[in-house]
Amino acid sequence: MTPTKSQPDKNAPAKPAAKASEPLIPGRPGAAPESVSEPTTPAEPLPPKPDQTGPDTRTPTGAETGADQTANAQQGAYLTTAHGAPVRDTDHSLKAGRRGPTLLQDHHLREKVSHFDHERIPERVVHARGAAAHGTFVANGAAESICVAPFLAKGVETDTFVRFSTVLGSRGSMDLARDTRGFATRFYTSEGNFDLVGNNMPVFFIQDGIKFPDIVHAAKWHHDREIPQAQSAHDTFWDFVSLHTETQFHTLWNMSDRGIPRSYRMMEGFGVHTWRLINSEGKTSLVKFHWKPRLGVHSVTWEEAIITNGADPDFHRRDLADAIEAGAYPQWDLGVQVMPDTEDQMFEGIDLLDPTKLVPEELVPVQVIGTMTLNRNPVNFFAETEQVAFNPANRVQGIDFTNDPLLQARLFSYLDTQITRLGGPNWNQLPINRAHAPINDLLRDGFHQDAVHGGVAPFHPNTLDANNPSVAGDEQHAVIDFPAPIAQGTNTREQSASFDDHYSQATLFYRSMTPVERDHIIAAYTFELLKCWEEAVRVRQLQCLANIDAELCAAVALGLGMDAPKPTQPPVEPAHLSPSLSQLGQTFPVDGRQVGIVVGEKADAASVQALQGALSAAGVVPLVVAPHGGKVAGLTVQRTYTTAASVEFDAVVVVGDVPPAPDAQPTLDAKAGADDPNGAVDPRVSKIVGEAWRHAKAIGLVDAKAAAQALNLADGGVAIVAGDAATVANELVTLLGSHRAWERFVPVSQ
Ligand code: HDE
Repeated sequence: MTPTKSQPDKNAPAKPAAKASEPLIPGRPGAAPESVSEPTTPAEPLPPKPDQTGPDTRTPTGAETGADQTANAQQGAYLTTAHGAPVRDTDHSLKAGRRGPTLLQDHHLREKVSHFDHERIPERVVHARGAAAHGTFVANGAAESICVAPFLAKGVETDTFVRFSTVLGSRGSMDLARDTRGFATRFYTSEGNFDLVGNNMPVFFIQDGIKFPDIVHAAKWHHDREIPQAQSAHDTFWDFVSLHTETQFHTLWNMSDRGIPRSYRMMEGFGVHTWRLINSEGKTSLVKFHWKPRLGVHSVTWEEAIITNGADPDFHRRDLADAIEAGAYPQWDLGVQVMPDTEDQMFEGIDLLDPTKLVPEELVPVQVIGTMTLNRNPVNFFAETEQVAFNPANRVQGIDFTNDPLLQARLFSYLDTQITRLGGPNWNQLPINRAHAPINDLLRDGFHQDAVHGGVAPFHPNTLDANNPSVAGDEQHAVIDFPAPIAQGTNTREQSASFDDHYSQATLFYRSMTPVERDHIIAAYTFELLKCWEEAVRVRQLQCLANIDAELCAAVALGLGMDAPKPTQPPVEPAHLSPSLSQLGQTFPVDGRQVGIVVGEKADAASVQALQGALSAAGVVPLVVAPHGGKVAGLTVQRTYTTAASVEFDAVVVVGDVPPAPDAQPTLDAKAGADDPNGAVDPRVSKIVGEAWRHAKAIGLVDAKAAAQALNLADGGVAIVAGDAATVANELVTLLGSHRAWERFVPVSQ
């Protein structure tokens, strides 16, 4: 609690020597202007909170020079100017008289407003909207035989920072856009930063980085009106992808449920490119990196995504932060698919340098090499989440690049864009970017130089500073540039013929989906293409679908009211399906899932408490939804019928009668849900339960016969459980483990 003058804080430091109203020099009038009034008299200050002392992740560099290099943002108990002079009044500008003009000499005013004027920095050109968390990675040692990197040795613990993001939307856009998600991880290893800057999909749109500006220009808003925001459902995106058929596989991932994840905690991550690992004997292997979420891979429905974007545009951001704050720390296993480093870098007909291809896990299983736990929310969004600057070029000993032409362009782009975004070349010195390893580079000066470098010889070799810093070798874990053979030939802008297959893995993906997942894909293509006004674009995209799968093409064409074209090249029948591409069919832990417990005015508190207890014990978060705020039947209300949205719950339980609340405000929402002619259920409750049903969520009924009758749930059905609180809680936890009850609906595709 903030202390007031009548309530002094015992822990406060001793009073300052002079108070604003006291004379500064004995015998002379005080400097405080007579116009200064409350609230500018300083209250007794609290000692700084522990988390206000600034990030503790910075490597001190000042020892050699004697300069104080601490990066504390908030020190001391009193307000100061940026130059450390204590400030007497920050609420009134200095004026020539009470009603006079403001004086130019009011430096505090100018400093305060001017700094504010420059608070924003450019958002990322892609992946502008994100959320992040700190964590740790513990290696299990399984990678020791293939990689010399010390952070992969058994038991080594490494600090991490992960930023998840959408790709297309601006910083203020909504979380549940249909989009690829970024999954960028920094490992602060004791040998320097390793950044695994990946996505939640294992393939990319394009094969060559020179086309990245084109795909991004096409996928972002239209350049005349800057709409639509955070969506691929528009002409320019589909114009590009239908013209560049290499994009079709990634686009199919976007149209699948992977494009609308339930949570950042429930996404896979992929390094996408093939990387070269080097072991202690200098032997190499080619690998693909995978993050496997312990909570499973889950998505929302499209209708849910649309509702969520309105009801809670920060849904994913909130979900991640809340889970970590509640102690439900999300975890991912890091795994690798290991392929031999052959001369042609092909594996079973798959070109490992082509980032539009994956290696099916049935062909090369993912081997777990460690586990990451995210356990700390950022203290300051700007300082950490916004200023973090990832770079796939940041690697450590034992990890090297391949010739993937997409990766090669990325190696240039990240540092380059960050010079603009972070205002100069010294962003590596920002606390979130600073390596947790000693830094002794020969970089000097530049905007925002924070270090006070000593010595006279920032060049190598030198004799003036005794050749310091000296270069490192294997013993000091120097980065290895593996002497990979260089391909013979002439300069060319052509690419390998093995990059020409644009469809076979798209067909494999579609055929590996379960019927309900195929339905969702068909619906997504239909929706998106109906948002394209140019018929030529729709026709061309239908042609691409025909080359992927005839059923898919026909179903989408039906929705568009167009004819399904014949394939220009018949789909390649996959020799084996890849069930690991599907999200369904497994059960997972339920940590951090949310259940809405909907009660009426006369709720049975004992039943609700029993439900709350059983659900909390299983790691699920129960939230009481009642007709009004405050308390109902002695229970604390977390949401009301008006503020609750079905989309924030993974399951809903109705306890007792939920009749229309007499004081219900007549909202449009309330009326829209009125499908209960007998008036047994508040229309807002029927809306919540109706949406939960449509979104294939489990529904529980405890002593709720009237509601069940009115909502047509009395006969039970798939994932509808009735009984006492203990039974319902138990069954719900089991049902939540498989995420959704898709069996509630008969799929159209087979
Ligand atoms: Fe990025 N990408 N990218 N990208 N990317 C950026 O870097 C770029 C690609 C990815 O949370 C930018 O600092 C090029 C693939 C993530 O801060 C920029 C190409 C993959 C993030 C950039 C690609 C990614 C970025 C924008 C094609 C998955 C967010 C701001 C050659 C493996 C990182 C920034 C964060 C961000 C360039 C393709 C992932 C412009 C040129 C493939 C997760 O430098």
